Amino acid sequence: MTETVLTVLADGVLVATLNRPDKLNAFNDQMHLALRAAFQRAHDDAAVRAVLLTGTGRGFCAGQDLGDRDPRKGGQAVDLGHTLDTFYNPTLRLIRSLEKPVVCAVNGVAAGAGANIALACDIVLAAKSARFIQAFARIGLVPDAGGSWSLARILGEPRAKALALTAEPLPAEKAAEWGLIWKAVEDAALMDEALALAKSLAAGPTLGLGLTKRLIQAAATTSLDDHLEIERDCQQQAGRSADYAEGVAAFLEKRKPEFRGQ
Ligand code: T3D
Repeated sequence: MTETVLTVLADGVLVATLNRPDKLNAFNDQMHLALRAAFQRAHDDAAVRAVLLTGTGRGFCAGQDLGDRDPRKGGQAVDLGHTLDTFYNPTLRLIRSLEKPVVCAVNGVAAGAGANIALACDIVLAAKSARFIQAFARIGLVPDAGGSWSLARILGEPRAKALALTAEPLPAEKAAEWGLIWKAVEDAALMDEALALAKSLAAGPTLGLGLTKRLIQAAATTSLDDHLEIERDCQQQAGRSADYAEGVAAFLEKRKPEFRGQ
């Protein structure tokens, strides 16, 4: 059976590549489980210090495989609340709760849940030819995979509503201009740039980077007073790490730090 998500671990980076190119990497059950397993591995394996998510072929991910939702096949309608609980939401939670950087290289069209999985990653680079489509309105659904949350938070209501209600494609360069993603890069440079970024993050102070991710994500839902306390606790923890000692020693010795992720 073809692997629906290819995974390779090298230089501390777990590269996870969605691999159903003939369907623009749309999700079937097998791919859901494989992607979740990849992120679970990233949680469990200390050798993984960053993740790079991308897709094979001309698309990044076209969301749910609609062939698996064909109403013409008859039978009982699929309970989409159940599929979100079973497939999308656990993966989204794994990505957000992973205290290691997740880079996403959007190599082509990202539609429906495919767009929103990309937006759940920490640093999103996209090929200039890529576009983000909240395709849900075209088929009578609502944005899922965290999309209604992240679009509203990142873009504010006017742009979030326009994208979600019209399902108009948002080109990568515009997505970067709006702050929805980090950068749009030349198509040919995407993978090199994304991999270099993921490797440099994997060579970083993993504990401190993970705590930084936690803090920035918590900011949206905490008051400044509460946040200052969480920040203090995280700094206390980072300050006890071997990587902090190494960072300071390297600075004082005018050399490059050698972080070990501890
Ligand atoms: O169901 C649940 O569990 C709830 C959760 C839902 C989450 C969701 O993601 S709902 C949204 C599902 N996705 C979509 O509605 C997007 C559907 N796809 C498109 O609108 C277009 O394909 C794109 C805009 C993404 C790309 O357009 P284009 O013109 O570049 O490519 P294409 O020709 O439409 O697609 C190429 C092939 O991929 C084509 O197959 P073929 O004709 O060559 O054999 C097409 O059918 C297939 N494909 C694309 N998207 C899907 C798909 N096959 C199955 N499911 C797809 N989502």
